[in-house]
Amino acid sequence: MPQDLSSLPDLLSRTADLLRLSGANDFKAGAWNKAAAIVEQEGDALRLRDSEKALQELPGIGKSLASELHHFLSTGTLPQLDCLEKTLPAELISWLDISGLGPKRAAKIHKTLEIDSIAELKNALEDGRVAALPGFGKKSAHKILNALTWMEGSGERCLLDEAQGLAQQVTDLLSNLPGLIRLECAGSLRRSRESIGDLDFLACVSDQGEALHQAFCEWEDVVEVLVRGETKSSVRVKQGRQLDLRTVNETAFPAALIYFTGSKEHNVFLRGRAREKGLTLNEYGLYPLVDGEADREHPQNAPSEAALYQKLDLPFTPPELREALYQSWVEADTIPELVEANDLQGVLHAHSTWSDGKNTLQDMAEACLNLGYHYLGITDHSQSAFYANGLKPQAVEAQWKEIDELNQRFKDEGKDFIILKGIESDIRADGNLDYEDDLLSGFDFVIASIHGQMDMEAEAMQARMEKAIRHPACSIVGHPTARLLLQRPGVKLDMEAIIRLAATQSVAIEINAAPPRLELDWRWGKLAKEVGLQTAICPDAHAVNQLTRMTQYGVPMARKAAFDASRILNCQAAQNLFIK
Ligand code: DGT
Ligand code: CA
Ligand code: CA
Ligand code: ZN
Repeated sequence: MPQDLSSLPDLLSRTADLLRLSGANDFKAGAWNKAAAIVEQEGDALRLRDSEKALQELPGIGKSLASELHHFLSTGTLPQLDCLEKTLPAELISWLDISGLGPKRAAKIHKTLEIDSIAELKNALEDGRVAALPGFGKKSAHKILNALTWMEGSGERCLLDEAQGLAQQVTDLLSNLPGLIRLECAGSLRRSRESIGDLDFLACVSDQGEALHQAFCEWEDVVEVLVRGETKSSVRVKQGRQLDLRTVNETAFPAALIYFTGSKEHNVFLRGRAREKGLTLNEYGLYPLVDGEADREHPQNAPSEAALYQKLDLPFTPPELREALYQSWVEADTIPELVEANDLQGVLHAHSTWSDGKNTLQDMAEACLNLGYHYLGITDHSQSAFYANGLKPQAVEAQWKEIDELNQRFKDEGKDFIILKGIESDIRADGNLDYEDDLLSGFDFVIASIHGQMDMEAEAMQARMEKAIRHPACSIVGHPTARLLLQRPGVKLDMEAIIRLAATQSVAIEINAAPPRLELDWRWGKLAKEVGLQTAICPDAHAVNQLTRMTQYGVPMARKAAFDASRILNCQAAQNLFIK
């Protein structure tokens, strides 16, 4: 089994950091940083060096590094790194996450003050012991303390809605400044990952971009400027995120946009591809390789990302699919069409004041109509959901009556709009749905969701979900694992088996567009396509202002899962839905 090389540069850099933290000298540690750069440049070509001797032929790779790399190629681990991670105290290692501290200074504090916990570090920063160390001083101790406090107050990652909101603020801040030609959000946000680390902005500028860097670093929400260079700035904002801004000129923009969009794995793949064609690709452009070196005099630059992909003989890859998972599709030129926001015809999965929604059924329906949709499949909670004011059978009948009346009115007013009778039925612990079969068969459709008893063992949970899917009334599975991103993992389910079963039963699995849910997880999209699973992009809206979740987060997730409109229920007209 060949090892995944994409993580190797990071592992080598981490070894360098841990060596410095352990007190090793700069010369020794620096060799590992150099190795990281070399390995990154080599890409997949590293595999061809199948002996220590062949590895030693690389510039800067001595005997011991060659032996480490050789070990990695056969086992996927670096002995030196393993050893450091075992011997250094775990909390001391976590000091490396404090931005601006760095391994060398961390080592100095650790060694001189003989401390290795975060709490002790905090004390020493507060009581002046760090400030008194040679080479530190009050100002830098204060900075480190700020960074530590910030780190404790901010999660490592944030949800998509928070990231999108912040990106919008930065876009507003920068978009009218002189010199700006184009501004793009790159990184994981452009790829529509379900959670975001830092935010990466790439600006195409006609000058140096000084106005942008200045506005960016002086933005009122900035709590600390980490880097302030001519083409790169990096700041931390009070919202708890780090933001990076790069400015490049028009020639370099397409290559830079590809590079900073990532993913790292996709970049490694593209670089390998360039090599095969006698070229070399980096963040500045695409160049011919002459004697193993980039020929910078003759850039193969192209006016757009699409043109660059073409130069590599690859199909344009939408940012959402620039992940290792989709590499085989890129190679085979089989990138599918992806769903777009205006493919959506209607809304499925929303709540009203009948259960725990904030707006009335009529208000929800009119909001859907105003957004240009043709139907609303209302799905209030079922009777077991007492915490959410779930509907008793009588309430169901009363709601149906209101739906009939509203639909009659839409018809009389000549509106192309209909409310479908749905329910979000709890899947009970025994796998039964939440009403008698008679009542269940009266709904146009049923979404079956797990809301309670989530800590069941894998086998029982699997049986529970499978039974629900097999129920003839079940149309859609809601938020299948009930995960809450960055908060709690999902229930124990064999998702592969669930997806296969749902496909054979003609049951869809929704992509729930509530930012903490965002599942069906996009990683299952490839399997879903193979087995012909249907989905629905669902807002799970509990208020009219949550309907736009569909286009803000649901469509990006469905694209990331590689769904085209034909496999998405609410891209169909109402009359074509739920016919089994
Ligand atoms: P995040 O911030 O954890 O949500 O994920 P990303 O993908 O935004 O990662 P980030 O911010 O570290 O870097 C942004 C992009 O820049 C990344 O997707 C690819 C590129 N990049 C950054 N560092 C490296 C690197 O060491 N090697 C390669 N090949 N690409 C890199
Ligand atoms: Ca990022
Ligand atoms: Ca970044
Ligand atoms: Zn739900």
